[in-house]
Formats: sequence, C-alpha cells, structure tokens
Amino acid sequence: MTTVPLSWEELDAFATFQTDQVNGPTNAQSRLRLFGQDESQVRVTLYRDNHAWCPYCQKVWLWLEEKQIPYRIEKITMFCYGKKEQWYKRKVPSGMLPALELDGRLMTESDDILMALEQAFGPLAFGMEDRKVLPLRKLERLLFRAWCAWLCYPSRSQREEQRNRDQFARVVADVENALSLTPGPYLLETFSTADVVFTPYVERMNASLYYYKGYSMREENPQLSDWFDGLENRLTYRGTQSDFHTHVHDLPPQMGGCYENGTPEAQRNQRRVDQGPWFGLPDVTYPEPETSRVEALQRVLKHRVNIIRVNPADDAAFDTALRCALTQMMTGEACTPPDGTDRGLRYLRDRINVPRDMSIYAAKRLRTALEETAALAGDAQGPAIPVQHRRDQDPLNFVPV
Ligand SMILES: N[C@@H](CCC(=O)N[C@@H](CS)C(=O)NCC(=O)O)C(=O)O
Repeated sequence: MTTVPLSWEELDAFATFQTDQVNGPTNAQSRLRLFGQDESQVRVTLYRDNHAWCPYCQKVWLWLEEKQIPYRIEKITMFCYGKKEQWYKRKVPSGMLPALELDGRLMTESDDILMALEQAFGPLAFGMEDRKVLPLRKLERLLFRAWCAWLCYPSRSQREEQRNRDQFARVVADVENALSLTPGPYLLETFSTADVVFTPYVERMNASLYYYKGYSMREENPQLSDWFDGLENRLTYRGTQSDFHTHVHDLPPQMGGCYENGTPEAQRNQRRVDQGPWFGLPDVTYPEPETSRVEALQRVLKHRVNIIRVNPADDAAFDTALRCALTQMMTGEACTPPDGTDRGLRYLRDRINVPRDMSIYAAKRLRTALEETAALAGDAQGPAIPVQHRRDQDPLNFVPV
C-alpha cells in the first residue's frame, strides 16, 4: 500500500526551517557573513568556487569563519563545471581560485592570503610562519604527494600498488605521531591554522581512498579519527564539510583521474557510496540534527523548477516522482512514482552536492528518499557521472528562476 504524493503547496507547509545565513552557523549558501557586526565593518571579499569544492578555497573559508571576520562571498565557476565568468578573468586572468580582496587589495595563492589575513586580523592561535606550524605544513604537503602518487596514477603492478600504499601509510604514521604529541584532538594545543591547512585534503583523502582503494583513513587511524571528531565538534567545519559521494565524483576531473585497485573492499565501498545506505559511512560521526529532512526539502523547493528542467525524465512525470520522494522523506510513507522515473530519480540522487546544496545529513536523507522511491519503479540507473568534467553541474542551469 503506498500513498499519493503531496502537492507542492502541501510540501511547502513542511518548510519551517529558519536559518540566518549572515550571522548564523557557517553555511555554503551565504553571500555575506557578519557575525553580528555591522556591514560597514566588512573589509574582505572572498572569491571562491560556486561548488564549495575547491580545497584551497575551503582553507581560507574555514579560517575566516573561525576568526569571525566579516566578509562578502563572490562565487565563481571552476573550469570543469562550466564557463569562467569574464568579469573574474579580467580581475584574475588565470581564473584561479581562491582570490581575496582585503581593503581593496587583490591577492591570490591561499597561503599568501592566510598570511595577509594574519597580518590584518592576527593569527588563528598559531600563525602560518610559527615554528610549530611550519613542520606541520611540510608534513601536509608530504601527505598530499603520497596520496596523489597512490590515487592519481595507474599502478603497473601489484607491487607498485603496494609500494604506493606503504609510502602513504608511512606518512600517515607521521601524522598519527604528530597528533599523539598533543593532549587534545588537534595538531597543536588548540585548534589552529595547522588544522585548517590539513582539513581540505585530508577530507578528500578520507573519501577517495575509501572509495577507490578500500582504505578507511578515518577508521584505521585512531588519532586521525579523533581529529575528524574534533573538527566535527566545530560548527565552522560542519558548514564546509562535504560527503563521500560528492568528493569521489568531483575528484577525477580535478586531479586528472583516480585509479581504483579493484579489491573487494573497494568494490563494496563503491556500491555503498553510490547506492547507499549512506547513513553509517565514515564521512561523518556527529549525531544527525533534527532539521536534516526539512533542510533537504527546502533546498529542493527553492530550485525545483530547474531540478525538473535539467532532469532526463519527462518533466510532468518527474514532477510527480520528485513529489513522491519528498512525500516519503517528510511523512515516512512509501509513494510509488510514475513508471520510467527511476532513472530520473537516480540522476538527481547522484547530483546532490555537499555542502553546495545542503549539509551532509540533509543530503543523506534526500539521497535515501530518492533511492527508496526509485526502487519502487525499477532498477534503472541514471546516466553515468562524467569523469573528464562536471558540466552536468553547470551552475548556469541553476540560476534561481
Ligand atoms: N596554489 C594555489 C592553488 C589554487 C588552485 O589550484 N585552485 C584551483 C581550484 S582547487 C583553480 O582555481 N583552478 C581553476 C579552475 O578550476 O577553474 C593556492 O594555494 O591558492
């Protein structure tokens, strides 16, 4: 027995989630952050990517949020998602992100940006050039290189694959050791620039190695596990945090390829990340907020016209199918979608982007509802996610109507 889908008006009535994007918790949708201060205090504009994916942007974003510096956000398209904005190319001819304006002075290069921000506003506990931070920054680059060597080049033999894995494990052991030297979960006595520098790529390592190599960085390393938990205790980090699905499908075009090792663990993890269940994956451990469903609903309601328009399914049928999935998500009652919409529902399931569209738990709720609703119609998967580019995510398709 399944229910009939709620109308858009009925779904609207569930949309009671209030957020303050300007002064409230860190979120990916905000264009202005004031932290309770007056707009006249704004000295900073951050130019970051539309998809909230760029790791170097995340570094600067997290730093500004931690320091509660009032700032504006301008969002730019990264090459692999669509066409770079001409006005931005006039400002930054290379088109690279992040860029930042401080008192009208434009700068690029995330490390230089952080150092300029430290000069203007003081360090985040320990500065970029602090003698405790410098060796940790070096360690982060070693970890990054070992990760790329393992993930982003095809291994010619089992031995080479094992060598790359061992090399990565050796650097991880050094990170574990560094983390064990401090009493808390962070790299130094307190949360600092050092943690901000590690965050973006370690988050991407955790996702990609789980999926492509069957290696669970967060679960297999107790100090890193505590470190991730320590990050997730911070609302700043939660607002910038992505999920496994988003990262593993955004990394190949960005990194020039990600190579799986074909182990049973990797294959099992790939099925899990792509088809669920998404709850219980080691991409998050803090408890699910009560607002996750309503957050997901509101984000869909805001963009529903474009979501339906870009979907490969017939618009009228997909309108009903989407309402079925949202009805299931909000009421818990199964709702059978029109025949043939399973493919379209899974297309959308595969294109929820965290944190661009919504927070991690909201995305898990929505992916689950889309999958469970699709399963009532059939087992057709959506068109494959491209690995050379992500123009299926062109932000121009989602300009609010
Ligand atoms: N060294 C630079 C690296 C910045 C960088 O590589 N940015 C990439 C995104 S992660 C970029 O802007 N690529 C151009 C594009 O994809 O549009 C920094 O630290 O800021």
